[in-house]
Amino acid sequence: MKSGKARAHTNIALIKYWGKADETYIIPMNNSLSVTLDRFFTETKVTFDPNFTEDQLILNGHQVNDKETTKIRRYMDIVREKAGTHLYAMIESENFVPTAAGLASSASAYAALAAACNEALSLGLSDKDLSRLARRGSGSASRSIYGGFAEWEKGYDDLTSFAHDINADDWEKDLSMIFVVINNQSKKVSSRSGMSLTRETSRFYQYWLDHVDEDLKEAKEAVKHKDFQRLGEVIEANGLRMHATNLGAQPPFTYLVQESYDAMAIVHRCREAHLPCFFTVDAGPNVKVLVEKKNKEAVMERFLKEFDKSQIIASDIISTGVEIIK
Ligand code: 2P0
Repeated sequence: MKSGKARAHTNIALIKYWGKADETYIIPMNNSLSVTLDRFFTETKVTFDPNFTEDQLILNGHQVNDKETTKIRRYMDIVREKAGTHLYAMIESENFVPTAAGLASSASAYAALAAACNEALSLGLSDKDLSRLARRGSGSASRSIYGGFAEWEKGYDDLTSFAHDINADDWEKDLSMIFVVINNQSKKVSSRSGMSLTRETSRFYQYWLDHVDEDLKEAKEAVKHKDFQRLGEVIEANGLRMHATNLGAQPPFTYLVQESYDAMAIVHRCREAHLPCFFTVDAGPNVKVLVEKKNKEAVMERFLKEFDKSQIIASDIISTGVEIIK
């Protein structure tokens, strides 16, 4: 019996990953940039045992449905191939995400699972190779190997597509993110199918590809100079451009609902009141607001005037990456 346990934190993209060049290996169409959150994480223990006859997944103490287990088993086949083993595993995973948040993330899940497998099977993978392995489960997981700011280099194949950290000279310690949790009544389009439909059919997708590299360059310059205003402006524009590509898909779709726009309007009003903060939105209606720590409370107060307190959750940015738990 061999086991390993790891903790990985979820991340939020500031420059978005949207579209795959290769669906099997999860090679993205563009580079992306993220921050890793202190508050939301996954802890996963994996145990390989010659007596097991199939992989089993236990999530938050409960056996998981077939669809999720099928996905995990496929992923474990990739791990087994890499490790040269035929052993099956028991995977016990706990998500530490406030229950109401609806932010369950495949990013922290696959980063933790990759690191736990690395430990259990003594694979000795570097962070770069762990990032590559996490990427095979979910693209955004490649970035959750690192704390602070991380960039996922798209590369062009399994070997060259991985994330690395970006030296921000501890600037991430001055930043926070406020989550505005919005309940979505509309039918959910998964990020996987949304990005695929958009890449294949959106009239605006080429525009996205033509401009995302300049957004990334601008964001990295802003990080280098610790220029919050400059970073905020480019990430807000980049996120909205990602959502605009979805409106150009055939059929068109959107993740944004009225309350998403309400939250964005509050961000604008904060800025008018000289409280700098900027939003980004992922493949769902929730709005995430990047703010300097010193303004976190004041910005939260503005949101609490219009949203219920259960809908407003703040997290700092964590500096450290995935860790092994004994
Ligand atoms: C991101 N998102 O960069 C983008 C922005 C959502 C919007 O990565 O298909 O779960 O597993 O590679 O990583 C969410 O997609 O997708 C995502 P797969 P993933 O964070």
